[in-house]
Parts: sequence; C-alpha cells; structure tokens
Amino acid sequence: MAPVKVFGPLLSPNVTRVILSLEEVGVEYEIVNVDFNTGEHKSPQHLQRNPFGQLPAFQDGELMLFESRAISRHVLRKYKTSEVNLLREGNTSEAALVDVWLDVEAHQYDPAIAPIIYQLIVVPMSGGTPDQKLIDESLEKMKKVLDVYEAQLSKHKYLAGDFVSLADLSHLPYTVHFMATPFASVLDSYPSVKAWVHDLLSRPAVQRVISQFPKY
Ligand code: GS8
Repeated sequence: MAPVKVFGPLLSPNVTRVILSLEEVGVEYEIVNVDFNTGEHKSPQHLQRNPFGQLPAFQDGELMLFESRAISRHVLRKYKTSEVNLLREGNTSEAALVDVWLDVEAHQYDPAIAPIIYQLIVVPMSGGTPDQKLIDESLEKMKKVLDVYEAQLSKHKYLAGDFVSLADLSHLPYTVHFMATPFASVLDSYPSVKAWVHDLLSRPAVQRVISQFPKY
C-alpha cells in the first residue's frame, strides 16, 4: 500500500503541484479520484478532508492536509533526500527567498493565469463560452507579472537564486496548460522566462507527470 494518498484528479493544477513534489522526492503515492462532475468534492466525506470542499486533500498516515503549497512543503520537508533539496531549509536566507517566490506564485502569478486556463479549457468542456473580457484582463495582469520574472530570471537561473526550488516547480501546473492555449506565444516576448520553463520541463520528475496529460 502506498504510504500517502492524494485526493483529486492529476489534471487539476493544484493537485498536479502536489504530485510534482512527490515525484521529485520519489515517494510512492496513491491518487484517489474525487469526481468534480458529481459534486463529490462537496460531499460530507470530502469536507472532512478539506473543509473548503476543494482539491487536493492529502493523507500521510494520521495526518490529513489541504492547500497544495502547504502539502508540497510537507512532502519536500519530510521526504527530503540528499539529492533533492527544493526548500533549501539548511540555509535560512535561501529558504526565505524560496518562500518569497512561492508567495509571488500564489498571490501574483496564480490569480493572473488561473482564470485564463479556466475560461479556455474548463468552460468549453462544460459547453460554455469563454469570457473574452476576463481573458484579456488576465493576460494583461500576467504580462505585468512576467515583466518582473524576466528581470529576475535574466539575473539568476531560477526565481529564488541559482538553485531550483519548489517556487519554480509550483508555477508549472498552470503554465503547462497555458502553453497548450492559443496564447502560448505570449511567452516569446520573455526569453529568460521561456528558457526557465523549458529547463523545468526537462526534469525527469516533471516529464513523468506531464506525459500523463492529454494532448489537447
Ligand atoms: C486551491 C484549491 C482549488 O482551488 C490549493 O490547494 O492550493 N489554494 C488551494 N482547487 C480547485 C481544483 S484544482 O484547480 C477546486 O477544488 N475547485 C472547486 C471549488 O473550488 O469548488
């Protein structure tokens, strides 16, 4: 039996974030699907795992967690290996910079990119029409964030410095879907960002996860 369980479909970006962390440290895990279509994420059973009725939830023995970034930090802290040190907790300055860029991802990048993916991929799946005004506004927001990333990544190979961290990987779940949209060429104006994304995509753990994604 796998030591840990991830509740939620692999394709949901916040679920993918957790799976990427597990793959990086090589922990065996079981994915327990929770069906959005039937509203299973709002069922009393799931609300016990995540009181906000969202995915992912995560079980590690007696410990039940929600919030994908907190789960990822737990995984990378508890199952850290000598080769994989994605939180840099041995160095307080590096760890603080990882926290800064993880917060940037959560509070600047995610609110800009998530509506674009939702409108372009999720809305059409349920037969709806994407809200173009919201997409345009979100793209403008995203470009402002990417300006900052371009400046940072032209000075350092990764966001928190010259070492890869969870702050970098945490961007991938939405970015991979973004690259499959008609707006993927937006990244062409940000060469350092594009090189950074491609570097992250070449990681074996990342490849193991995204090779399971559908080709749109
Ligand atoms: C967000 C979880 C979330 O929105 C986290 O875990 O990082 N801050 C949380 N999950 C989505 C699915 S993944 O995109 C979700 O559960 N949506 C359904 C809902 O909110 O009802």
